Amino acid sequence: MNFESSEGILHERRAVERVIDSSAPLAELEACDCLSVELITEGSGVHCVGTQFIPCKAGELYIVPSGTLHGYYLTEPGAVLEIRRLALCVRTWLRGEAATVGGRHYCYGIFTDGAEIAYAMLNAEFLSIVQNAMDTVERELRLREDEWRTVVSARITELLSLVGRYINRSDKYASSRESSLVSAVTEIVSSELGDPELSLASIARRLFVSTSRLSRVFKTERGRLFSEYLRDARMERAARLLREGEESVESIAAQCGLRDLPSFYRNFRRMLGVPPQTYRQLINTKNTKNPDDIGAGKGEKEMELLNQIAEGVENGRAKLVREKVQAALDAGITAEVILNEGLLAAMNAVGERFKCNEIYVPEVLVAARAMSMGTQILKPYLTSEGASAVGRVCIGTVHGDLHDIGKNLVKMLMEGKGLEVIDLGTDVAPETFVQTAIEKDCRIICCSALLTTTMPVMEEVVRAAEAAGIRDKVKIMVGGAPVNEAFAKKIGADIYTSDAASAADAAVSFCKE
Ligand code: B1M
Repeated sequence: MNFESSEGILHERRAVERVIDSSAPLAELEACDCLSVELITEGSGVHCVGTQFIPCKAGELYIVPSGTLHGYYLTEPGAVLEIRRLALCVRTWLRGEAATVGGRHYCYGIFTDGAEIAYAMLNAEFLSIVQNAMDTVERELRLREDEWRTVVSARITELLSLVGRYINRSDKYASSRESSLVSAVTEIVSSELGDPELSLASIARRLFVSTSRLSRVFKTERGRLFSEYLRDARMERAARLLREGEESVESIAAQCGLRDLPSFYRNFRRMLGVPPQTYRQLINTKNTKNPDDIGAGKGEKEMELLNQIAEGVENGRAKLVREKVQAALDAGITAEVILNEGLLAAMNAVGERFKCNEIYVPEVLVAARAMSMGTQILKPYLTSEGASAVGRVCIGTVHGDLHDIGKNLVKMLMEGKGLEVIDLGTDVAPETFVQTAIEKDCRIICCSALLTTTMPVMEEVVRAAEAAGIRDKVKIMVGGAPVNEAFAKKIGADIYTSDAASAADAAVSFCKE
């Protein structure tokens, strides 16, 4: 058979670097840059490795050291032979950690200079299975180095069957056209709209594609960002429920997966021109089910200003935000509405887009700066002049956490209620909280955390206060987006509040006791 001239050569031949034979020592295997794991997913043909010709068919797996001269060939014109490949870096595989690409997905393929090997993206769940299998290989290798060939070959077989299963599953979508990927996304969105955890990342995991790829494909196919699509789908469902039933706005928001009411109000107004309650009243008074009949005239200027503020934050335009916040105050909009429906709602949208890989840290930073500019203008309006100090507290974002916007808001509102607030900044160690409380005679230690990974530090603060013997004199207050009542209770904190205004109220009531 003349393979050189046969049609449908799927892989080009490469120069031989190293071929592992059965007598090779462990060092030889390790010296190999990578192994290519190849799974025949469809059809049949011939696999030519070095001088060997092996008939191959769907379902078979091959491990080929990088640089090995090999290729797959069709045995007759027009036949099908499809191969998926996974490149494994031998050194990291046998001795260390997997490579991490882009934070959420992992690429187990490592490429050496000039070696073009296709690779598979493994999602976090699958990666941990593969990693466990690899850990076992490494442990056994250390124990039984002389038997490595048997051990490695047994484990590789086990691993490959896992990899094969993964690749087969991912294949369903990997080979489909991009439009079917987008259809799969929209189907999931419409059936699971009520799930507040629904996100591009969670959908991407289920479809076995990376979040960034899905984000790109969605934008290309639909001409808009996924986060906007999800937001509008939720608003449309909310509007329908408002038209059709009597349920409360809160319950409708929950059914549409909207946990954050200020954002719901703002987005609803942006889309339908009026807040949800007004929308329902207008529907009822006008006795129409046609949303187009609803007049958007009411509060139009107010809405435009709030939208400009929100868009300013989302686009990181600090100067514009400052001007528009001032204009909104001049137009008689209350500071609370500007904060909730303008600044905070926009920051939540920024958070969503960050989660979907639609924007990255620099964009979030400029948005945060713009938001801070807005809150500075609002400060005198959010805080009434406190007559005399009601008590002294210290506040900080816990160790490992650099988020300070929420903490600053809490501080601002506490000061507005007459509390003296010692601001410890961000990345604050438990000992610093406790030491400050002792030295400055604080009534409350206030801890903010925005990362799930830094929440445990709050417990360390509670323990440090116990160890220092100040627990009966000093209350510990916790808050921040991932924190909740149950967590506060579990770690033994005294006060949990979900927002800055309640935090200030709770602190004042405690200090006045
Ligand atoms: Co970060 N970040 N961030 N980030 N960031 C979040 C928190 C995240 C949810 C984004 C996301 O993925 N959707 C995510 C955390 C995921 C998780 O842990 N489950 C995240 C991540 C992952 C990260 C990094 C790890 C990203 C990276 O580097 N790859 C990194 C971590 C850095 C670090 O801290 N070590 C990081 C970095 C940053 C920036 C520096 C870019 C920037 C912070 C700038 C700054 O603060 N100066 C930033 C921002 C801005 C955000 C989002 C977009 C907005 C946070 C915010 O300021 N919200 C956020 C997504 C989101 O929350 N939607 C996100 C507005 C603020 C007013 O709300 O702080 O919740 P919040 O405060 C509320 C209440 O929680 C409450 O009152 C406030 C309102 O009334 N409250 C308290 C707060 N503290 C309280 C204390 C109390 C009581 C109430 O009592 C003491």
